Amino acid sequence: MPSPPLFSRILIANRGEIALRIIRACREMGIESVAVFSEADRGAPYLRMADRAICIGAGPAAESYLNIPRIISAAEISNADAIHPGYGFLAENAHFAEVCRDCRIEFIGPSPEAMAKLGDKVSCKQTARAAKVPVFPGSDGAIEDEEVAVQVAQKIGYPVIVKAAAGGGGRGMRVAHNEIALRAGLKSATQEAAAAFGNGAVYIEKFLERARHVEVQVLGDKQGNAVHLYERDCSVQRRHQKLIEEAPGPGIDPKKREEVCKSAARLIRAANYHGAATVEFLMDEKQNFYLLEVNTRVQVEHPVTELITGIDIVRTMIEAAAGRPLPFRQRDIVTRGHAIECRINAEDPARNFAPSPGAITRFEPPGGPGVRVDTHAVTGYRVPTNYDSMICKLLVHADDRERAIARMSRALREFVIEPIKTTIPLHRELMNDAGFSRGGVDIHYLERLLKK
Ligand code: MV4
Repeated sequence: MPSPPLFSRILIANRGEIALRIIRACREMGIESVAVFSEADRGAPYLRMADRAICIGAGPAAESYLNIPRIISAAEISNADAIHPGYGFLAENAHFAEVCRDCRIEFIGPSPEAMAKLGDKVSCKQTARAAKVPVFPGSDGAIEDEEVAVQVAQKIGYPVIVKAAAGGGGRGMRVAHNEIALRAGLKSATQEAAAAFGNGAVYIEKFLERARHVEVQVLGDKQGNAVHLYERDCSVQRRHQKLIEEAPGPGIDPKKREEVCKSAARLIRAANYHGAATVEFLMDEKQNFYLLEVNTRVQVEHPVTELITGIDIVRTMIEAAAGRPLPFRQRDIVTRGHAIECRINAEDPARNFAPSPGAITRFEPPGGPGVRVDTHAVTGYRVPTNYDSMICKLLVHADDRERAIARMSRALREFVIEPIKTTIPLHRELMNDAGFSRGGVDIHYLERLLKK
């Protein structure tokens, strides 16, 4: 059977480094790229790397990168046959995926149905249970009766956590150590979720105090194939913002690795998923793991997995959206060495991570063996105030974790960004930190370290 044609033109509904990452994939695939930009990003150098760039509105995201009619208009004007949403903005908006379908523009990601099923944490958990993917003990679905919630909590034992079905990334959660706190938490979480997401459904589960964040990269095609690309450990985070990601997860037992990765692939197969997804888990000290949520997009940290597997995740997403079968089977996917990513944000770690926007007068990224720099920044680039503060992802790949840390330490020493403040000094410290070097730190490690 002849393989379906790739797209002729892809519109990229995003900005910054991920827009550039997608522009580069398009160029390598012989696909024209259409960038869109807000007034705040006008003139940014990465826009010149696309075949065309279209202004879609004012700086605030609601008037540009989140504005569905403007993005669809840009796609129609430029005759794009597909839209890549990147991460953030509209990437996990099932309504947007549906609008794309109605306009006969291919959304490079899952179907709106698969996105909605996995995006709602209650239905995601139900799908997981049916697919024998480990989930935290807790309520069967959304809480309809406070008294039932109290009974469930008594059965599973405190502490419990109240979560919003429509939440994610830590929003709308409450931890309760007793019945009084649970009753209060149910009320406030419901109110917060209704206001923030327009959906007040909440559920409860056992709260795990010390855990690692382990997530599995998966890829699916429209023929029903699904594979995993192994795990990443993203435990080094502050206020739900990841700072460092790495793969493989340090010290994870090969049998546990196999189990968690196979579970993730099973879940997306059960959801009839195509495109890239990340299945997030919490892992306890005994390496028991429990599903947290599924991210139905390409993630910031996808290059970590690209480095250890040699697979181009953005290219594969585009191929899958075009209807091509995955070009590899599970047994073809092998990993080599160790990769680490440091997120370089325009923030001042010495001042509680206050944003530090402005013009960069010196931008001198590191190079040499095993170094990858994913960034849209250059000397003369001005970091706008409107968007998130990540300006660069610095990645290294080496034969093992120790060498990867040494390589990252070396690369961070070479890196010069002036005069704005960045997270580079913090990363330099972390590469020398005994706890991080040992490996296997939990999700609260960085916040404890910062308090010292
Ligand atoms: C949890 C948990 C402990 N136990 N669920 C935070 C974000 C969202 N993805 C889920 N989160 C958590 N869910 C149970 N049952 C602890 C967290 C959590 C967390 C998870 C991953 C990475 C960082 C975190 C920081 C604080 C809390």
